[in-house]
Amino acid sequence: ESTLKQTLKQKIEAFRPRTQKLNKEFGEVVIDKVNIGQAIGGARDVRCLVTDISYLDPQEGIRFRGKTIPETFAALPKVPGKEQPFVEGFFYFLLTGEIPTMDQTQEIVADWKARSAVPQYVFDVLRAMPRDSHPMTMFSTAILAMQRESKFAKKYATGTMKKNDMWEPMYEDSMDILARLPVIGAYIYRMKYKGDTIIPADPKLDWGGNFAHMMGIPNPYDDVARMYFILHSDHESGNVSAHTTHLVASALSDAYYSLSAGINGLAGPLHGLANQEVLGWIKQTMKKLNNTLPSKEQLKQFLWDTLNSGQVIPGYGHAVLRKTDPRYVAQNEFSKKHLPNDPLFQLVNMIYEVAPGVLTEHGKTKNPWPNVDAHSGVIQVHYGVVEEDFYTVLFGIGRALGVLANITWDRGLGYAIERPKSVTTDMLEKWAHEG
Ligand code: FAM
Repeated sequence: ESTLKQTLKQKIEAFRPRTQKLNKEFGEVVIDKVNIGQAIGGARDVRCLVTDISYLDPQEGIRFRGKTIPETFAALPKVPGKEQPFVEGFFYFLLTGEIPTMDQTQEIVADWKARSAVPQYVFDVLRAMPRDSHPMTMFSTAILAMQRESKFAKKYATGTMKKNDMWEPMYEDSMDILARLPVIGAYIYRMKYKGDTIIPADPKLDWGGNFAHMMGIPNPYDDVARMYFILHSDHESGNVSAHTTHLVASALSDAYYSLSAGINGLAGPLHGLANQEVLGWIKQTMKKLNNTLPSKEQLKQFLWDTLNSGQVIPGYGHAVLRKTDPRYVAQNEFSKKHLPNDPLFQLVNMIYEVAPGVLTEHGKTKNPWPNVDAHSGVIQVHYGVVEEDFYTVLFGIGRALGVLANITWDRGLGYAIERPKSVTTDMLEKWAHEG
């Protein structure tokens, strides 16, 4: 058994009494109240979910197992000769809360390699779809098509699985799925955009490095991939992809059903698809100016034109954050170092100077600052991944790390099926008049 699995078992068993004590002895303690605006307005800020894998502070941004993004990147074992950490080591950290040694990281590198074979029927399903299907549709379909491989579903069907043991097959399914996502993602990319020229995996490479290799994008795109997947992995439990994956798994659906559902949510323009929308918006703007950089005044006008046409400015705003997303800052630092003279990077910086003012003047957005998506596309373009329709698949590969770690722990802690209570508008009006 791998160190990761043993360590995870120990961590879950040590943690479980805390959850049980809270539930048994302190279940009645009130931690929030809900008003009409929240019931109608998407449950914004309603405290009713638990995860220990990451926490999102409105002012500070995300912490993975208590570490900020810079602290996380600094602590993790790096790929020899490269700038970025092994994504494998990051997954160990997300699952256990401990920074792995290089040996422990290498164990996962080998483990994911051993699990990375994608059944041929998955490619047959992808090839049977209309070639112009959206890559996110293909990605979600490929994950769901593999559901027959679920060890969790098989064990559940025996009727002998105990509640406290459910984390184990959920962990196994999560490892199988993660090992295969780069192969599936790169296959979709090469099939759709590169004349169906498939590049087989290189057994010498790690997960992130192999993804870049199978995409056929030259280095240092391998490091871009490692950074990108870690940055997009987890953003606490309330965002649409994390919450959906958690919700579906709460019915004891396996990781294939749950992740596919979460990916469908990520495909929403207000969520993960924003990174595609940002680049579309930037390309539109550059076209209007026949590819010269706009002046600040022109840019301001384009932003207002977008708002006045009733569209949102993609890449800006956030349901929780009330300051610049540290995932944006991390990408900005990377770009200052690696692509300082890229014209699209300069445009992203100009948008950062102008958009918050416009959004503040517009007066609706609670958070006028950029989120992760405002920056991600221009880095992809710089390294040669120019097909923005594909970007949310990249987001999905990264997000799978976080949501699969979460549903493994959900089963470890025995979280119940999620079932919030709905009310009717009549009832709301009655309460409104009662005051
Ligand atoms: N441009 C224009 N209007 C915006 C806006 C933006 N970037 N962000 C928020 N608003 C509007 C919002 O539509 C709402 O207007 P209505 O009352 O007419 O519906 C108003 O401002 C208040 O919204 P909010 O409370 O500030 O934000 P929400 O919590 O409702 O929504 C987002 C959060 C992220 C969905 C919203 O900021 C948005 O649509 N941003 C643009 C799309 C985007 O970048 N999404 C990616 C988010 C990212 F974190 C991710 O999930 N990958």
